[in-house]
Amino acid sequence: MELYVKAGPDGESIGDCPFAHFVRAVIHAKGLECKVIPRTKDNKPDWLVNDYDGKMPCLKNGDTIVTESSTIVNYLENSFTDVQVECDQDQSVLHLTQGFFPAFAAFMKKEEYDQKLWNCLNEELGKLDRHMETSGGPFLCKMFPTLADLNLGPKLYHLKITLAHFYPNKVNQMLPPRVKAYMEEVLACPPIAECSYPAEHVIAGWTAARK
Ligand SMILES: N[C@@H](CCC(=O)N[C@@H](CS)C(=O)NCC(=O)O)C(=O)O
Repeated sequence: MELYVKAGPDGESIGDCPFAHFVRAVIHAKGLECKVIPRTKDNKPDWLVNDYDGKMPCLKNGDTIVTESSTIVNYLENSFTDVQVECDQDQSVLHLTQGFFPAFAAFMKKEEYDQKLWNCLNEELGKLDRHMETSGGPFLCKMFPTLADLNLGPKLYHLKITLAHFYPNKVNQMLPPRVKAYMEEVLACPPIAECSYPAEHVIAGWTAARK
């Protein structure tokens, strides 16, 4: 199996894509063998550009080719059933994982602090904070990480790094305590931590997006 992912600034290492990180975390959690192939916009294989719009992450398993992180993860869950990452409650926390990244990206893309965009992001963080009050575990659904955590964790990695980098004086007041605790827990869990990439890649990516 091969997974094509966005390359880092050097063109060869694994880049700052939270969607690819999600897929790699699921592959790790399931204990699957997979060759990760970082590609830039200029050196993607022709079949990926011509038949799949160059979309990454892209999983290739023999003749089967799948794009879109959530579709790839569904494919992996249905094809390799020895270890299931999804749990019964994962669907019920989708509202926590779906709204977060668009609100985060809108806020972080603006070079100047924008109160309205921060309020939108803060609303998403508030949902997560309230959920963690009653979730009963360090993770979203259980005492161990499930699909929802492996989805949200890579996005919180971007949040943690960019807030500390772009808002160093504000960061301590920006995150509700339960979100902070959850973030540390999820970023330390092996599927996320062991599939991570350098913080500098995240900063380089968002610095370019803020121009
Ligand atoms: N909705 C897609 C989003 C994937 C995406 O945005 N990938 C970006 C990086 S985060 C990418 O690979 N860009 C590099 C490229 O397209 O060459 C998914 O969930 O897979």
